[in-house]
Amino acid sequence: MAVTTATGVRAHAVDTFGPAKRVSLAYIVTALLALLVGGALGPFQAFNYGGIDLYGLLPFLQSYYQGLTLHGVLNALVFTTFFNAGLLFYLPVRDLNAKPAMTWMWGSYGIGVAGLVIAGIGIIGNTSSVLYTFYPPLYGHWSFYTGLALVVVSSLMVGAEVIRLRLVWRKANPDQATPLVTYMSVVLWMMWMLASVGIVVSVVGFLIPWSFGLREGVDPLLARTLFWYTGHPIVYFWLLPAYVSWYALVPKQAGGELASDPLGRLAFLMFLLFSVPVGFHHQFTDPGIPAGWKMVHSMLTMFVGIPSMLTAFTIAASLEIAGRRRGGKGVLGWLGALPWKNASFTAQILAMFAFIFGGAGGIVNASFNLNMLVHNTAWIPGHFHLTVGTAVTLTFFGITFWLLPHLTKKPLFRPRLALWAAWTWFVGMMIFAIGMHWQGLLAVPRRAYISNLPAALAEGYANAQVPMAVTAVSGVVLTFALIFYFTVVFGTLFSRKTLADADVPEIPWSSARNLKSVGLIKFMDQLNVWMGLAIFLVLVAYGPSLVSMLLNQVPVPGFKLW
Ligand code: HAS
Ligand code: CU
Repeated sequence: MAVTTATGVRAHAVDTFGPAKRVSLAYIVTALLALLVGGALGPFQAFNYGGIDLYGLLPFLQSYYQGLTLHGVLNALVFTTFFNAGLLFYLPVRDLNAKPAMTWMWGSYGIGVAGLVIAGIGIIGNTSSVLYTFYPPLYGHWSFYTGLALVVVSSLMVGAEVIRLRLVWRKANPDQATPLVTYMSVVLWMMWMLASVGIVVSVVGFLIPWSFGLREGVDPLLARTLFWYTGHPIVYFWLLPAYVSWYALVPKQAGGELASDPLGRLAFLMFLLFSVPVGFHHQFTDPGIPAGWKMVHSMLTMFVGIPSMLTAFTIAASLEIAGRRRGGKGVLGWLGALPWKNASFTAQILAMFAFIFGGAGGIVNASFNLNMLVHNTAWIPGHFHLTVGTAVTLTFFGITFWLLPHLTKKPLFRPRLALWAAWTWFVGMMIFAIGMHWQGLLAVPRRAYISNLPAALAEGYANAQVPMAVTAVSGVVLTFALIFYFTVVFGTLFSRKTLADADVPEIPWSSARNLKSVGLIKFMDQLNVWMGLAIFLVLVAYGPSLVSMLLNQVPVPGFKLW
């Protein structure tokens, strides 16, 4: 069957990819199971911020913080990492028509699942209620740190395989530029390799030895800095698989084409350069980091906003091309002409819409002075439920609506319910975000067991009753969204029907414009050079502060709070 990719036409025989499909499906299903458990705890968090304490319904939890740890780790760390591994392995394999090393891939999957189970033991046993940021001196069990380390190792193994496949392809095609989807995937995996250094050093060098009693304490500032070295770029590790879909697949689903191939590459290249050297924007209030360096990171953060702005315009232009092709007229008439009945498309458009507000909030956070107003308040969870919780998650929903049938040959269960899942998730998250941003402006703290405060403290939030009620309402809407979505997922996975080969949805590869800018595309293809520049920027932005922190450590013993 002929398949048009962003950079040309290639022939594929669909079933040659059976092994790659199976490992990809294993990753995606594991990701979705993590989301199911992590997501199911979400409404309890929303009700908590609505002042309603329902934790009594969860007798297996010892504390609010144990639930919050489970929620954050499963959704933000496990769901995203496993989904990326499945998607950004399978798409480049198909894009390159490549033969992946399957033993390696199953090995990486096994390591990831082992990590998930080991970390799970720590969390469920309430030995590691340290939240998904695991800041020392909060003290977790070794199983927690070791399990997470294995999940990271597993993801790096997938990245290494995708990078290897590109090198093999390049040897065979020395004169061609890397196809778009592979280019984007490889840039993402290279960025993740650079980004994960911080968490690897922190976990392997400090937290694991500490949890085994081999170190007396850990310096909180050093550990936080290493965490955020990875913790900021990790948000693009979550976001960029969604961008791959927005650039390379959604235009086709919309009925058009990508407005510019080189602009898509440029956006990804900018993420490679600017994702990492910005982590101090999570530490504006930390003592021990000179204000000048915080300012440098604040400015570099504005740089990393640019590729998203670029994306907004390129994707909007691509959608306009599609809408006009479908007969849409006038300034905004093309919007109505888009295929809104297609759940996969609609989920992703709603994800984009939410990201406009999530991104705007990010710029507020990144502003050195405005950050003081919102830091450590409910505003921040408001921000990241629009970004990772909606832009990314809802895009992944949309992807599964074609990918699960594609991988399993099962028909999508109840497409109309899938559409309902997309809309209810979107509406629920928008309501949640309004409630949380608003509470944040009224100084309601994040990570607070607000529904169970002593009366004297609760009085302090008496003026936040309206946004608290708004947040509680979102918990109800999101409960329905989860039920709808997982009904579709399990209905599809366990369907007794099998699609005829001709009816199995193909990967919706988009064609693209501006492919004649060959020189520019090849210039951007020099990934070794760009990676060198990225490393240089990181050394400049982090080097002096990290060296000084390493030389002046003040180890603090750990404690368990809950
Ligand atoms: Fe953030 C905190 C700054 C993006 C996630 N962020 C967080 C935390 C998380 C997170 C999880 O500078 C909390 C961490 C913790 O636990 O403490 N963030 C930014 C900035 C951006 C940004 C500048 N964040 C993200 C993304 C995330 C994410 C993406 C996850 C996936 N964030 C911060 C800062 C903090 C922070 C500070 C620390 C705050 C503190 O004090 O603790 C930028 O990347 C955003 C750029 C985005 C845009 C939007 C572009 C819009 C697009 C959509 C186009 C729409 C179309 C649709 C085409 C400029 C691309 C048209 C169709 C229609 C129907 C209209
Ligand atoms: Cu950040």
